This record gives sequence, structure tokens and C-alpha cells, in this order.
Amino acid sequence: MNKILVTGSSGQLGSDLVVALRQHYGMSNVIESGWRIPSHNRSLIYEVLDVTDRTQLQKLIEHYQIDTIYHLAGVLSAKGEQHPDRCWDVNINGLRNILEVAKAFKLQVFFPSSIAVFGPHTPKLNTPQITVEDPATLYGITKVAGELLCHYYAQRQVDVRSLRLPGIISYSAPPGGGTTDFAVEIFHAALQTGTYTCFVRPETRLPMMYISDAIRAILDIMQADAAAIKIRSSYNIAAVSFSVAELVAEIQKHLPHFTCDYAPDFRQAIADSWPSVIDDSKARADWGWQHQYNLAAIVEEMLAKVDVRSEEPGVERQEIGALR
Ligand code: AKB
Repeated sequence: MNKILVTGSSGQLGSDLVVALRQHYGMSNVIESGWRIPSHNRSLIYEVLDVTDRTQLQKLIEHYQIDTIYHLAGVLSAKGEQHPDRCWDVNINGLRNILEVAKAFKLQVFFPSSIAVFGPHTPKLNTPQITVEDPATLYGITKVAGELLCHYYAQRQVDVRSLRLPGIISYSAPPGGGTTDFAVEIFHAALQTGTYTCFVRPETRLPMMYISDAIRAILDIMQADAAAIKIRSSYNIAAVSFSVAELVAEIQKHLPHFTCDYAPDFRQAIADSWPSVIDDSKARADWGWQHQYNLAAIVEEMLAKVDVRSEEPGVERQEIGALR
């Protein structure tokens, strides 16, 4: 019987993951949580939870008799540079609390790592599973440490599973402070105003994944036979890689008048430090990972599903807390 806690459940990933988990495991078996009450009121069960408070976390686990945690609470790359103390506290101490509680209560854990574990000296093309990890951001440093913590606790009987996620493209919830956010913002701008000012240069090429693929990857790795999960730090996982210019050209096939200009900011350096194309052959071999969405399919579905009518100017977007 799965009784599931999702931390950071109102974030970009959590919003869709909760829906999928409820379809699989039943509405009342998925408990949402976050550091503040979310603006949506979709949830049957939502708990305000600060993951840096281990006592509060433990009480929640006991109260709901949780057996699985999807630990999505975290501060992303761009926000992490602006709020380093919070980034360290949530990403490191929060994860350690989750893993300690998982050890005590024999819980299964999902932890999202990131391509941000890689850095300027990592091979940019076909980045191997095991390679140089010299992150240029605090976020990346917390993800490297997080992966090592996962490996450490796995050796101490915690069933923890993790993916190095690329930029995630989704329509139902906005991303919250990452460097790959441009790949979501661009769709909203294209549909709202027909023009977008991108904060990284046109030739910037990064690994990306459509939300449906990301959710399936998370469910698949969590449901896989434990013996198949041979890597307990975190698996490289990939779907597509494209430059901003290629994304713009694909959008223009549907919206020929769409224009994009460029005003690179501090996020350019972060993007430049990350790989362009990831080798995810271990995930494909070990537990059968396969992506479905290519760039054309992503663009088609995003343009059909982004709901600009619900976006009024001045509506506050989700800040940190939101989490992966
Ligand atoms: C970010 O841009 O910070 C995230 C990530 C790649 O981990 N989307």
C-alpha cells in the first residue's frame, strides 16, 4: 500500500506529478506539502511543511503513515545564486532530513538531481554517467552533495532513487527560478504578445524534456525492480537538446509572426557551464527509459495547451518554495 508524501508539490514538477500519482495510487493516498499555502486549491490533503524542520517532517510521516516520499522541495539554479543561504539550507539540510527519516521509517525516496551537477570541465557532448562534476552554481554544488548523500544512505538500506533532470517544459505550472525557465516563458510570450526577450543567447543549446516524459521517468524509476536500479547516486536522463534559435524557428512554424530578441543576463554563464547533450544509456539499459517527445511534438503540444486566458498581468508567480 503506497501512502505518499510529495514535498514542494506546487512547483513545476510537483503540480503534474501529484495528478499522475493520484491516478495511480488513489486520491487520498497522496499528501501534498510545501513551505506555504499554494494559490491553487486543488488538493484534498495539503500540509505546510518546512523540510528543514526534521521534527515536523517526522510527525507528518507518523501521522499519515507515509511509506514513500517524492522530495521535490528545493531552490533552483538562478534563485540559488540570489538566495544562497536558503538554497543550502533547503537543498542540503532538507534532503538530509528526508533521508534520515527514510532510514528510520524504511521509506522509499525519489530525489530530483539535475544537469547542474556538471560544470565547465565536463564534456559537453554525450556527457557520460560518470565524469567530471565541477558545478559553477551553488545549486549544482548542493545537487552533487545530494547525490552523494543518496548513495551513502542507499548503502544503509534506504531505497532512494534519483534522476539528473534536464530543463523541464510544461504548461500547467510555471517554473520557479531556474536557468532553463526561458524554454517555458517563451511559449507564454509567443501566445500573449507574439514576442519574447530571451535571457540567454540564441546559440545556447541545453538538454530539455517535456513534462509527460519527466513524469513517466519518475514513475518508472520508482516502480522498477530494486535490483534494476544499479546507480544510487543519480541517473543521467535525456530526451531532446536544442538551441534557443531552433526553438524559436519551431514556434515560428506555427506562429510565423513570432519574434525573439536577446538580452543575456547572469543566467548565460550558468547555461554555458552546463552540457548540451547527455548520454543516458545507463538509464535506458538498466530500467528501460525511453523518451517520447521530440522538439516538434513539444512545441505543438505547448502551443495547444498553454492557457493564456488564465494569465492576468500582475498575478504573482510562484517563488522559491516551489521547488524544483
Ligand atoms: C534549472 O534551470 O535550475 C533547473 C535545472 C536544470 O535543474 N531547471
